[in-house]
Amino acid sequence: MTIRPLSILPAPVLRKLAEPVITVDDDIRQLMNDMLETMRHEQGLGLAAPQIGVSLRVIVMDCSDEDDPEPMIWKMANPEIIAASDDTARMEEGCLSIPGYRGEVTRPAAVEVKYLDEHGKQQQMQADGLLAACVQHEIDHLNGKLFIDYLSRIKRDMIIRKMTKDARIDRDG
Ligand code: GNR
Ligand code: NI
Repeated sequence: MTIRPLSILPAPVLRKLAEPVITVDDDIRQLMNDMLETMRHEQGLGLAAPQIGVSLRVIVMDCSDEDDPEPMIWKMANPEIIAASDDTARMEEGCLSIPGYRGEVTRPAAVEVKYLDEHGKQQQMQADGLLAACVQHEIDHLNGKLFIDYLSRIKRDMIIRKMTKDARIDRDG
């Protein structure tokens, strides 16, 4: 397992539509494990492949509903939301690709997701609470969408402007 460097806003890979996984093979399993190690190193709850510069539809998560016996570690290829609740939940979100910023995001409170597990087997999961917010946040990454897109335009533009300026300073000194 390898910790891989994170793509940080405004990295273009974060705004691309990620490609579906054709076969869950050893390369994909290694990608999933590298993502888990990177996520833990950065103390995140989830990570999407574009965040380490790989434009593939793969996500991992280490988060669960408090009183659920479900596994805490999730490795998913081609995750898809197949149902979402009408009721919504508001949660403060952050993103490893947008360090230093947080914002309140409103999303469906519960979702049902189908995906391929690390063996390529079709699976389904139901999520609410933090896990629901997390899986929606990660699937958004696969579609080039970030939590700042749910904030007011003035807030979003401020964050993008500051992050773009910081990237220029890091590059040019
Ligand atoms: O670490 C993270 N915390 C978090 C909190 C609320 C909703 C979603 C998340 S995911 C985030 C890690 C990350 O950037 N994943 O893409
Ligand atoms: Ni994120």
